[in-house]
This record gives sequence, C-alpha cells and structure tokens, in this order.
Amino acid sequence: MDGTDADVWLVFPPLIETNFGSFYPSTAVLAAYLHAQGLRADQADLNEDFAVWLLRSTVDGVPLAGTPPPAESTAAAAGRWLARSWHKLVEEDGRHGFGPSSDYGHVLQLLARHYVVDPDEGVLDRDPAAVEGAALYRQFYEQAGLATRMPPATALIGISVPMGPQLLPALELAEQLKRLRPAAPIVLGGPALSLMSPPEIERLLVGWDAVDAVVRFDGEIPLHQLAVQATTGQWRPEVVPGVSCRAAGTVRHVPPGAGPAINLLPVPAYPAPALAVLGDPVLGVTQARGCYWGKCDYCDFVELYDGSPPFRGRRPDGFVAELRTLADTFGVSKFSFITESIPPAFARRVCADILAQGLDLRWSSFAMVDRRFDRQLLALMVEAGCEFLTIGMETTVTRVLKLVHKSADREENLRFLADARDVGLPLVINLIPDLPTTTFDEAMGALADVREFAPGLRAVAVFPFEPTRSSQVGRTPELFGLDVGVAATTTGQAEYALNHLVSNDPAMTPAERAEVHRQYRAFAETVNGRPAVLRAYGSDELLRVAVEDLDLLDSEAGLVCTNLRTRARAVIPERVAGMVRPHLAGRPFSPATMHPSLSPTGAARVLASLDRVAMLAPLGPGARAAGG
Ligand code: B12
Ligand code: SF4
Repeated sequence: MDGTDADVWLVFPPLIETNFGSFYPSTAVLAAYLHAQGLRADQADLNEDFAVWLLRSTVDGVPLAGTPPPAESTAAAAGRWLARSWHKLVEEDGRHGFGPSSDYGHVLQLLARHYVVDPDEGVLDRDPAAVEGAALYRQFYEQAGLATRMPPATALIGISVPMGPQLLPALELAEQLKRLRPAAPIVLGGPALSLMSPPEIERLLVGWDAVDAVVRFDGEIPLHQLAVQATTGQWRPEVVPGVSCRAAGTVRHVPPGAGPAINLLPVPAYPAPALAVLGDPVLGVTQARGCYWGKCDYCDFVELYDGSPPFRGRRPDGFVAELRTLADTFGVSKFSFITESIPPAFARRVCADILAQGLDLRWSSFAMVDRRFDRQLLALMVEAGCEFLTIGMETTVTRVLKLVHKSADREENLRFLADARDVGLPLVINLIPDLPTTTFDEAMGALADVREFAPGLRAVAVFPFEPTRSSQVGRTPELFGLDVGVAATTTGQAEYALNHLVSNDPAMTPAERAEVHRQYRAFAETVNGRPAVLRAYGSDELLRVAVEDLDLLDSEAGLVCTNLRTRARAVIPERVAGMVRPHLAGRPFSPATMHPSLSPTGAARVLASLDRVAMLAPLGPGARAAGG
C-alpha cells in the first residue's frame, strides 16, 4: 500500500542508529492488521531517512543545528571520513549499506550517536532544557518533505516510539504534522509509551497538545478502533481500551483490553520501496510476545503487554510459513526472530521444519540459558541457519543470579557457553557486571569465567546496571539492596533517562564499580574489535598506510589516528608521526626506506606502533616503493 493514498499514516521517527539499514517491524505489523480490517495504511521510516540526510549533509558540509562533535571525538573522525568516503556505504544502484553486514555501516552510527537525545522527564512537561535537542530534528523534518509525503487522505497519524531516544524527535514530529494536517488526530504508541506510568502519560498529554492520544501495550486493536473513528468522523478516543487522552478538561486512561491472538495476525506488510533501498535487510518475524520465563526482576520486557497473558507464543508451522512468504515476496534471506527468549521446544520444531522444507535462510534470535538447549539442539540450530544467538547471561555469580530470579546458575551458563562453542554456534553475550549486590570480587570472577570462552563469541555487550522504575527492582529496590534517592556516581547507558530509578548499590564503592566497568569494556573491545595483527616485516617488504580507512587529525598530543574500519584509535606522538608523514599519501614504502634516521630496530618499533591502530595495509603484487 506504500506510495498510494491511505487512511492511516504510520511513521517511525529517528533516532535509533543501531537500526540503520533495517526496517523496524512495528509499523509493518500494524499496517498489516489495518489492511486486514479493510483500512488503507502507508508507512514512512524516518529513521532511515534521517541516516541518509545526515550522510548527505555531512558530504555537502551543511551546518547542522546544535553543537557539532568536538574535533578530536570519534564522531568527528567519522564525519570527516564519511565526507570523503561516503561511497563505501552507498552502492551504485543507490542502495544503502548502513546495517551490520556492511563493513562501514557502523561509521555512520558513530557519527549519529552524537545526535542521540535522551532527555529526562522534563521532556514530558516541555521543559526548555529537556527539549533543546529538538532543533536538529526540526531541521531534518523541515527538509524531509513531510507535506508531500503524507498521503492526501490521511485521517489519522500514528507515530511509533519503541525506544527512549525517539521520544523527543517523535514529539517534535507531532508538532510539525499537526501544523500540516490539523484535522488528523495524532496517536503515539510503542514500548517507550507502554513503559511510562499513567501520571507520566498525563504530563505528556498536557505538555504536548499536538498529541491526541497515547496507546499503551499491544497496538493493533486500539489503533484499528481509533482509525475507524477518525475515518468516520466520530473521534472518541476516551472509549477505546488501552488509550490515554485528554477528555472533558482532564486526562483519561482507559484500561487495556487483551491483545490480538498472535497466531491469527497477518504477515507484516513490510513496504517494498523502503526495503528496496536497503543493502542487506534483516526482517523481523514475531516469535512471541512476552517471555516464557518472565521472572527476572530487573527486566522490562515483561512489562510491555498489560491486559494480555504474560506469554503468547507462535505456532511453529505458521511461523515457518511466514518466513517462507517474506523470503519469496522480498527476496530476503536474513531474519531476526522477535522474541525475548526463544523457547527450546519451539526452536527444535522450527529448525526441523526449515530443514525439511529446504529453506536457505540465516537467522538470529534472543535466547536464555536453559538446560533444554542441549548440545544436540544447538547443533541443529546451526544446521538450520542460525547465525548467532543473543544471550542475556548478565553474570556467572550464582548468588546474584538467584537474587534476581534468573533461570540459570553459573554451572549452567558455563555448560551453555561450552556447548555453543563446540558446535560452532556464535553467541552475542550481554553482561551486566553490577547486578544488585554484586561485589568487586564477584564481578571480576564472572569476567574471568566468560573470558575463557572469548574465542567462540561473536560479540560482548556490557550494560552497566540501570534500575528502571517500571521493573520489579524499581518497584521494590530495598529488596535488592539499593539505596533509593542516592545517585550513583557512575551511570550506565543513557537510553533510560526517563525511566531511570535514582539509586545507589553500596555493594561496590564508586571506584570499584568504575574499575569493573572499565575491565568489562576492555574485554568487550578485545572480542568486538578486530585486533591488529602485530607482525615482523622484512626490511625490503612493501607496505603502505591504509589512508582509505583512516581519519588523521593533528592535535597538541600528536597525530590522532582513527581507523574507521577497525574502530582502533590512538594518538601517535609527534616524534613518530614525523617519520610517517611522508607516507600519508598512501604510496608504498619499505621499512628500509621509511625514514633516513631510523635504524632497522627503530623502524620495527615504529611499524609495530602503527600496526596497533591498523594503520598499515597489505600490498598487492606488482606494487613499487615510492620513488623506487
Ligand atoms: C529487536 C529490538 C531491537 C533491535 C531492532 C532491530 C529490528 N529492526 O528489528 C535494535 C538492535 C535496533 C534495538 C536497539 C535498542 N533497543 Co531494542 N528492542 C528490540 C525488541 C527485543 C523487539 C522489538 C520488536 O521488533 N518488536 C516487535 C514490534 C512489532 O513490537 P512493538 O515495537 O512493541 O510494537 C507493538 C506495540 O508497542 C504497539 N506500537 C508500536 N508502535 C506503535 C505506534 C502506534 C501509533 C500505536 C497505536 C501502537 C504502536 O503496537 C505494536 C504491535 O502490537 C524490544 C523488546 C520488545 N519485545 O518489543 C526491545 C526494546 C524496544 N529495545 C529497547 C532498548 C532500550 C533498546 C536500546 C536503547 C538498547 C541499548 N541500550 O542500546 C537500543 C537502541 C539504541 C540506539 N540509540 O540505537 C527497549 C525500549 C525501552 C524504552 N523505550 O525505554 C525495549 C522495549 C526492550 C526493553 N524492555 O528494554 N532493539
Ligand atoms: S529471560 Fe530475559 S526477557 Fe525473560 S524475564 Fe529474564 S531478562 Fe526478561
């Protein structure tokens, strides 16, 4: 239905830079439901459009609103590199390689991260300090051609807000769209809204009158009812279950009804034109809503579906049929299973069906450590195309795992790691080094445990513990040893500002916690980065500086060198930098011709320091040394 007229316009606002190169499924799932009810719905992925706009503005040198990244930051290095090497992210036919399978997609993410806004709850009341960051988004929307893109018949606008950093851009978008189409009600929905408390939603609706209604939890049924009201001119959101809205001078919250039966949902209506511009798209396919375990006290995943049973799982046959349909329709072969943790019995059936039907697919999924994922099942998953599993392992400290009601203990976690390694199933491991009450020694012991398995890991993600107010820990912090109202000196990722519980865990001193985070991050970098290979060079061997991958910036401390491909970064002291400068044009040289003042040992030392930032590139046959 994309590109034609529509009753409902569904928009996915920026900024989720980790979603660049993919199409987030919420609008496709909602559009398919509306289509099945006979309504027309069109979708716009403004997050991907923002990525394109950011890249184009960088290449053209267009000044962007807000403070630019400091010259020596990684974001600025990424910007300078993109300005000259943007073509490495855009294929000749115009498709963008901004996603994880592109060698350089992450460079645009590094730049975009500078523009992520994650204001605190002041954003709800439109506090000027909290909404400052909206200027950049305003600039983007003004240039995004919203007026011509919005389908002429649009009777209702839905803005999807899964993640916190989209909230302010979504509210700014609502303002702009209201000006363009005052008669069309604007509805916000998605996990960022579902995780807000009713008083917070009240503040949002009072502070931002461009927003006409907020939907919490499953969106299909309320959105359909609201769309029917809007298209028939009988707008009464205050009677729709799951909706919060202004009514009769106050804000009304209607309790949610049950969500849809997920086995009866239609195949998501991914818009073909939006997929056609993506280099190597990965499509999401719903496996479940809710988690089959659902007991971890720090978890928000299980708070997203009020009004419905805590776990609704798909039947394997319908699931595999959907994979096949999407693969056939869009020619896509990569999928991510939308689930909090794939149940082992489901995994076994789906893998057997994929193999029996001869489907050649690659897929990934969240999973939890469960003894039923035995070695044989993990091997079957590899055979059926599982590229990797993401595991919320968090730690290996049995005492802490029990406290927060994780399913697995240390032994089970280590068994799982060993079996996955042995069958060649790559894992992305999420670690939380400082779950409540974890001591310094315990955190370091868990790191030593996981370090053993580093060679088999695809990636490690470290999440400093952030108690969210909407989780069980947030509701009863005292049961988890947290001192409420005492701000911890180190905070973790910023994405939860609005939902953050101000608290401190006295189990570690601030210095200990900082050291633990430092060591975990250093470990993650060794797994995630592509460490440079240090090697000995023959004195006549030809080398060159990999200028195409580098951003170089002169600073007081020396030459700041960032390799945008490997993400390695270092400051090369001026003494060494001076010897490399003649070679920065990228022409071949050898250790013997590198610099007249260098002895062979000195040259080897300089080359080793360049190798550490992956500054050197191998030379193809037939290359000739500069001047030789
Ligand atoms: C997969 C996933 C991702 C992937 C998405 C990739 C892709 N293209 O599929 C990626 C890797 C991008 C991702 C990143 C992050 N994620 Co994430 N992610 C998820 C996950 C597990 C599934 C999302 C999904 O596909 N859902 C399926 C769709 C169909 O469901 P949905 O979006 O909820 O939509 C339904 C309703 O919400 C509603 N709805 C949605 N939009 C609208 C709009 C309207 C108008 C209406 C009426 C209704 C409505 O209707 C839909 C159908 O019922 C969710 C958890 C979850 N179960 O949803 C977390 C989740 C969305 N992510 C979360 C977070 C925190 C993040 C990160 C910030 C984490 C981090 N610290 O790095 C990053 C983003 C960082 C950044 N700045 O880029 C949080 C958001 C919490 C919050 N808002 O505060 C969630 C909820 C998990 C959690 N509980 O912690 N994530
Ligand atoms: S296994 Fe994961 S999704 Fe399920 S309750 Fe625990 S943390 Fe939440």
